[in-house]
Amino acid sequence: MRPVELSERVIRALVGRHEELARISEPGPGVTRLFATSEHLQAIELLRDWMQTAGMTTRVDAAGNLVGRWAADPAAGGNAKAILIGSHHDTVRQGGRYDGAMGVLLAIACVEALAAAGRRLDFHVDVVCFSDEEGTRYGTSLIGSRAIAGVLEEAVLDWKDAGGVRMRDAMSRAGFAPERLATCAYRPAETLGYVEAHIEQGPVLEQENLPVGLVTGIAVGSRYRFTVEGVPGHAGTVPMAQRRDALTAAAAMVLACEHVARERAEVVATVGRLEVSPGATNVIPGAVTFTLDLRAPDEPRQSAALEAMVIAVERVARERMVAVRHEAYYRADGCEMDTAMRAALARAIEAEGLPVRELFSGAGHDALALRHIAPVGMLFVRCRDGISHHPDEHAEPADMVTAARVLLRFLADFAPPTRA
Ligand code: HGY
Ligand code: MN
Ligand code: MN
Repeated sequence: MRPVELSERVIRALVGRHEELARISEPGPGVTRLFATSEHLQAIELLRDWMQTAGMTTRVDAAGNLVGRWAADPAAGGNAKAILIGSHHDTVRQGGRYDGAMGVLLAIACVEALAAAGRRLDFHVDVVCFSDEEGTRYGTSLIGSRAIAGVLEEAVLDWKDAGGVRMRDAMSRAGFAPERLATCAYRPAETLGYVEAHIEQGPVLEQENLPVGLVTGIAVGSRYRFTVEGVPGHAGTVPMAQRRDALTAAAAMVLACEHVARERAEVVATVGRLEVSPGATNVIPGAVTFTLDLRAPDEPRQSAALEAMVIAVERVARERMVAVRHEAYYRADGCEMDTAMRAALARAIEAEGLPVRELFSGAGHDALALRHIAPVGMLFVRCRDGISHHPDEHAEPADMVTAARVLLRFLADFAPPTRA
């Protein structure tokens, strides 16, 4: 089918919108836009305007996801199915302006191009802006996409943020409807697939001078909270040999976990948060909690790494006469991208005259949730210096235009599986 062109106006808007959306943030460096906050509401209001201007009908669902629909060609009949295309609006603290946002803005640009060409497809194009992929506020991620996939367990609604606000209360205050989460779910029978463009968040495409890459799969990911208990004491009077210092023990444990990960190809481990109690300058720390984000290409390597880390941590605890325990609080199984979706994206990349560079994703994405209800595919976009989750995150407009052109070819050529 003849490709749909991106106009200069749409291309200019694409760049400007990243800047405009990035201004919706908590104060401070980079972008901080969290789930069920005023920034969330401002962002979906702005995105909804752009969706409506593009000709989409829009709705905000009970989990705070914004969905814009570019309806199918009426000739497709009343029960046309939908392709979901988009990403998440939310960010890490002081993150970049492309992680998530790019996938939503590229999807809107694709619909603008379809609208300008007067093209309706045999299926609905549902542009989805997920409400929370990062899990920054509540520690558990993929909230919006798990709600759309119908797999968000009710228990997380009672999780509390750092200020003690339950998720369900934050959602109600934002005008969402935690009591009606089931209404968010798409049925597999009505969903043809999910495709997401996302900044690579790594250095490979830039090192190989490629604008886009094809994602093959997403790592297994899990998050743990370690609690170390020693004995608090006076910093000036307790002899060093008699201390049971929770912080120096935790420090040795963190380095032990790093050592285990460094010994294993493709395993990555990160301690991103560490809290010390009582946190006074002149008191020997009595208790420390720290988080561990552990990822591997598959379950066996994930489990083996965790087991080795726990053994190492427990050895440190014995040597330093402290107690240590850990609990898992988040788990994402990882997933392979759908072969038909990969093949369709590969054809679109080749049609743009580009080589198909396949890449595995160490970062988690909303596709991890959507794969429960639809075939998923992802396109990576070149990332400057591989920097992400940081204010310096940057993608070149020309690369985003290339990605939009690939997505448009994918949509224009996507043939819904023959109706069963
Ligand atoms: O942490 C991740 O992999 C993603 O950015 N949420
Ligand atoms: Mn991210
Ligand atoms: Mn992301």
